[in-house]
Amino acid sequence: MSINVNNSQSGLSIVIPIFNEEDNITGLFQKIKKFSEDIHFPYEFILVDGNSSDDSPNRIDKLIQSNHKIKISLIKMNKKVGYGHDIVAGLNAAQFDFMCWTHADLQTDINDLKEAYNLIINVNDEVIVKGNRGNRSLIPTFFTFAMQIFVFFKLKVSLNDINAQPKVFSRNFYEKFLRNEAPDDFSLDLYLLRQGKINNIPILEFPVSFNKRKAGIAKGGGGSWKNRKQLIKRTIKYINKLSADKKNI
Ligand SMILES: Nc1nc2c(ncn2[C@@H]2O[C@H](COP(=O)(O)OP(=O)(O)O)[C@@H](O)[C@H]2O)c(=O)[nH]1
Ligand SMILES: [Mg+2]
Repeated sequence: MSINVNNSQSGLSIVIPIFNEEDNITGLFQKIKKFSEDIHFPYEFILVDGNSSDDSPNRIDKLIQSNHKIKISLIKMNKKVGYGHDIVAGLNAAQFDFMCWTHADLQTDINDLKEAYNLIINVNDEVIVKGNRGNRSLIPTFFTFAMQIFVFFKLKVSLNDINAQPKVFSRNFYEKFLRNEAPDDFSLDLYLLRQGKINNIPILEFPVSFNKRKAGIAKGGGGSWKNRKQLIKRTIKYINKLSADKKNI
């Protein structure tokens, strides 16, 4: 008999952060519904609403109530903290041995999780599985590349397409390397990959496509030059902090 010390189970917990996505909620649910009917492994969706000021939480509540067959729950933040904070809140509520996050804005495809899960359960060692966006236009590709070079010189780790989704990893990785000092903001994706690299956890990539946002406003680095500038400033600040922490060890 095997003893499960963590009370966790084989399967995938899928965390999706949501902030002011009211016009994407119906489309997201259609995708989630189809996904839950297609797959043959245990799963749960944990949506985390970051105190949206629009109708997102109401729409999600209604859809959860009318879709009893889907294993899905909603965590509502009572104040706006940030992307990283809210994803970690979702991961803390996760019950399965493997966990992941992806986005709610339909730029990424939930179906990518089928391949990602298949990859992670078929390797015996600890790994991180992530998407790698192939179909982006020149300017975003250039910025992603420039960020990679900056990260390499400052942090001495080589990370590819940091903000591609999904990100899939084991509960063990989460508890050992991610949970404790995870940043509250959009730097969470960078932090996860850096934790993988410095702890010698291989990062397996698989190709994903990345769509244009059709509804709602981008809050990270997408959408406009203003967003991109803010993301770059925030990321540089965070990289400088990580780099300073490293020197102080
Ligand atoms: N819970 C929560 N979700 C957020 C927050 N900020 C953004 N999101 C969600 O995180 C995902 C990525 O954000 P998005 O604005 O698309 O980032 P971008 O495409 O990189 O500009 C989307 O599903 C957003 O709704 C936040 O503060 N809290
Ligand atoms: Mg987006």
